[in-house]
Amino acid sequence: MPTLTKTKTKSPALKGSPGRSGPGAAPKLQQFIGGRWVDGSGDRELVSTNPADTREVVATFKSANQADAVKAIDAAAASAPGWRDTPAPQRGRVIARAVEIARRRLPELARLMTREQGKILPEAVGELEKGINLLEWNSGEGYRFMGETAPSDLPRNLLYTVRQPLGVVSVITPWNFPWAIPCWKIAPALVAGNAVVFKPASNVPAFSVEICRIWEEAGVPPGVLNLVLGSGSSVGNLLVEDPRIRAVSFTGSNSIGKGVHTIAGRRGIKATCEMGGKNPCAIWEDADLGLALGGVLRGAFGSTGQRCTATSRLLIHDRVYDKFMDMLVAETKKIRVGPGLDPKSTMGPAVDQGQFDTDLEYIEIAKKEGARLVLGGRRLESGDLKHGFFVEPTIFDQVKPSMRIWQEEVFGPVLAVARFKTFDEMMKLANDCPFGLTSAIYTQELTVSMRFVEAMEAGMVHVNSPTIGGEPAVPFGGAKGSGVGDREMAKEGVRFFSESKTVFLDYTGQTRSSNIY
Ligand code: UN1
Repeated sequence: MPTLTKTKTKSPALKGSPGRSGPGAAPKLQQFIGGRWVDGSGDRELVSTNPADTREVVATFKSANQADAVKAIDAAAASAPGWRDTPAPQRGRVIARAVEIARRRLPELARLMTREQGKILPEAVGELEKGINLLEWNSGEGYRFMGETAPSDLPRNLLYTVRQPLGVVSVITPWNFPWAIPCWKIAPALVAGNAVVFKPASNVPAFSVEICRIWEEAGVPPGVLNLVLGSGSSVGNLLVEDPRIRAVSFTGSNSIGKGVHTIAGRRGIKATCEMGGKNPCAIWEDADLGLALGGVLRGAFGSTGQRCTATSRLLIHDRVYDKFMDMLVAETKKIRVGPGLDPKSTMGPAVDQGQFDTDLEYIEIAKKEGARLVLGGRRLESGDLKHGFFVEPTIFDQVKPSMRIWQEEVFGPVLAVARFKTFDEMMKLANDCPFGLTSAIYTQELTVSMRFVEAMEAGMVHVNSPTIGGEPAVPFGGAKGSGVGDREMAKEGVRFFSESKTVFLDYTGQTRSSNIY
């Protein structure tokens, strides 16, 4: 996804209690280091504003500098041995308590997410529920943090493996899912027994503080989870380069992800980087068009298209092309763009000025390259909408794979459509792209769907459901330019944050000779 930020330098500093101030004033946020809430030492005062109305300040904070990041790593390193020695089922119970706290606080957290990130309230509620599911799944991993036994070639010898934590790990997360992505990284890191330094995108600071407050209340010991609020350019590299960091889990843009992976590779540590998508949804000639319509609308315009799993390329069979396009245009026209807290809104704003500009820029590029603008394409600025980053849901057709709108991630509500006649043409269009995160096909034919599953160059394939989403029990991640390193979620997530130790145990101490070498 694009690496853009909506925080900007600002005064004045408002005083407040640890982590946040009381009602009325915009909270002054703090860093969470070694179990204490402390002001950042950076020289910049940053402000987080509501993307639906930038006159509203959601929070301010002093950014962290490198010294703060070092202190966070110090705290994590000091607390890591105690957490490692805490039995895994007990670590899992801490996560279970976080589940209860998040459930209790869900309505208030959802409103904060909408105010800070912009997504409409039902989407914020959905994201909170999804994150809670992920926590729930990981809490049970406390009881399943196990190795294997194997038969030895030697008599009365036991071969077995145990899983062990890595030590201190970094979790670097984006702004588009300010709760769910931190959940699916922090929870497996903690259940596996690691101490975490958490660096969220600097334009969702208020929500990130609430995440740490949940973990604090759940009973994570001081230093086991630390929050560093600041820009990637000021502290990001340190969180990969410090010799005490043993693994990095990153979600963000392709360029930054490759940078993280390069540094991690040079240091010989683990990194998993999830780096965006340009996901195709194919409509075969026999598709249930009503079902497909719902999936395309949710996939393309849900979360304002700010989802690396968003449907950004639509491939329609020639025989149903005109019919499906008519249906799609008619339904897209019904989308009500507006502030996420207004119950009438069905699509929120872009997250910030940078993303807003990117959306409009790609719309211009697509027009210049010869794609046909079917719908949308403008900013919305009537009345109070002019104070927010509102873009119309936009559809282009006659898009060719050579066009940038087919190849590059916009991360906004912009859908590129192309037509195909045969299975091979469909696959060629679908795979002609540097990304490979997720994909979807709508068809009733088993053979077509299975051939699509087989040939699609992507980490995830949906049949008769939209490109978006994931479930805690199955791996999440992409192929090609969408990801490098282990998959996330499920067993893979916990495995990433741990390592295996193999034990050769001669339990009689009498094996004198062996043909094993
Ligand atoms: C989803 O589609 O539910 O940043 C999750 C992203 C992905 C997460 C998508 N890492 O959009």
